[in-house]
Amino acid sequence: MITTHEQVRSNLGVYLVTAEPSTDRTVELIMAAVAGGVRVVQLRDKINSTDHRIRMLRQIVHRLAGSAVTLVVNDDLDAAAAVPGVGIHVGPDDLHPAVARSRLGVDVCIGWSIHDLDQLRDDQALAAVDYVAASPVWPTPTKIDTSTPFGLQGVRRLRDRLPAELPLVGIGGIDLGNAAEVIGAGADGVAVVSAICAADDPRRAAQDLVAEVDQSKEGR
Ligand code: 3NM
Repeated sequence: MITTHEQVRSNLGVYLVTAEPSTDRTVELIMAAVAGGVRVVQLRDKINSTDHRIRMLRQIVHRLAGSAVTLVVNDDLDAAAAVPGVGIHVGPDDLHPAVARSRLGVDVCIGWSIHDLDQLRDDQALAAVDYVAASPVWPTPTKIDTSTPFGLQGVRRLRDRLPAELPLVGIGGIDLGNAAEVIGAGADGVAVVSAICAADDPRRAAQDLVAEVDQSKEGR
């Protein structure tokens, strides 16, 4: 049986985190990014209600039917539990990943943001998750309340100390111009908001980023 870690690893890559708030346009943006090669998507909407997030997730799942895209929702266990196939992404101040795992089961993806290396002492969390995110790699205007950025050196350290089978994603300040460096530092994927959501042509932006990341992974 293929594990969710392996599924996520094979879908990384480029990981789209949606810009807030989510609307019907978000669904079209996700479809454009997926047409451009994105295979991991996080619905992130801290503004609207759980009911809104559930409606959005249902639409997205319907539109993605038959694809192998990994879909997670940011920090809303009730929304994830309400829509089959949807996993969750949590941060260190959100619910514990092991609680999410016990509610959602083994077949959906659970991701965890790491803000500092001390979090790696939490064996239960590491055992519960399918990927971790170095959060943030660089400062970003998209989210100003982030922790101290890891930088490329921090991403390397994180990769060295993580269990080998756990995929690592970088997030924060990543675009076409620097994605290769994040992959070169040991990340399996790059998570982006503005590089795709703020692009004039999100499909093209996704395609270019996917090509850059794929090429960087081949070259290491
Ligand atoms: N989380 P952009 S940084 C949603 O550090 C998010 O946890 C972050 O946006 C974290 O790709 C971030 O536009 C925003 O820099 C990333």
